Amino acid sequence: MPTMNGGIVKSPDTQRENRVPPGQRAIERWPVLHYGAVPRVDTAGWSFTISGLVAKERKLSYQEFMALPRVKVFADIHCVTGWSRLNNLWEGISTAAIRELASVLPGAKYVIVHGVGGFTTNLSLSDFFESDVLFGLKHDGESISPEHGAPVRLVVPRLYFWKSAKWVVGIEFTEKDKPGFWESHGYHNHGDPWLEERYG
Ligand SMILES: Nc1nc2c(c(=O)[nH]1)N[C@H]1C(S)=C(S)[C@@H](COP(=O)(O)O)O[C@H]1N2
Ligand SMILES: [Mo]
Repeated sequence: MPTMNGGIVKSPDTQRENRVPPGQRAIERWPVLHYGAVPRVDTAGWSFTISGLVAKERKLSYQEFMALPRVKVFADIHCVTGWSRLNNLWEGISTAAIRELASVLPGAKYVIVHGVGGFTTNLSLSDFFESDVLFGLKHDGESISPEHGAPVRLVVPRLYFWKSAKWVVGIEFTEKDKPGFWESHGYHNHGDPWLEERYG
């Protein structure tokens, strides 16, 4: 797979002198965390739906989604349970590529990201379209495993990792905010690790 200009987007938090936010500790391994069982996602039946406040709703097949331009992002992971994993290299589809497809209407202020089985997480439009946010397909050069969200997971490096929805099947642009799964179960609505926005 050719690299886009060899360029790698560096998440700004990786440029900090101290990269471990308050109350976190850096670990080497990459734990698996989610609610419920790991879904088996069949790529033949998989699609990515762009709905809500867009000029035209779209449903991309797996092939269409995979054909979108790729980016690489170097970023740190911060889980609200206390572990951080520095130096992750993600490869996938930038949210900027999605914006080009979607024609988001001016009234849209939030994005609700949908995962298999009804999981959701909510982001402001500005957090969603940050330059280091992507739909991840690979991690450290290898395809993302089923446990970590295959075939497609969101990666939002500047917020706690619960915002990084696994097994993504679509996004919905809305005018009003709608707290997602973890946000409705006690986690903070925003989740900035540097401000320790852990619990709502
Ligand atoms: N679909 C889905 N995505 C999810 C979750 C979940 O329960 N369901 N949990 C979130 C939480 S709380 C964390 S910490 C990360 C963990 O990702 P990992 O298992 O790849 O480390 O996934 C996030 N994405
Ligand atoms: Mo989490």
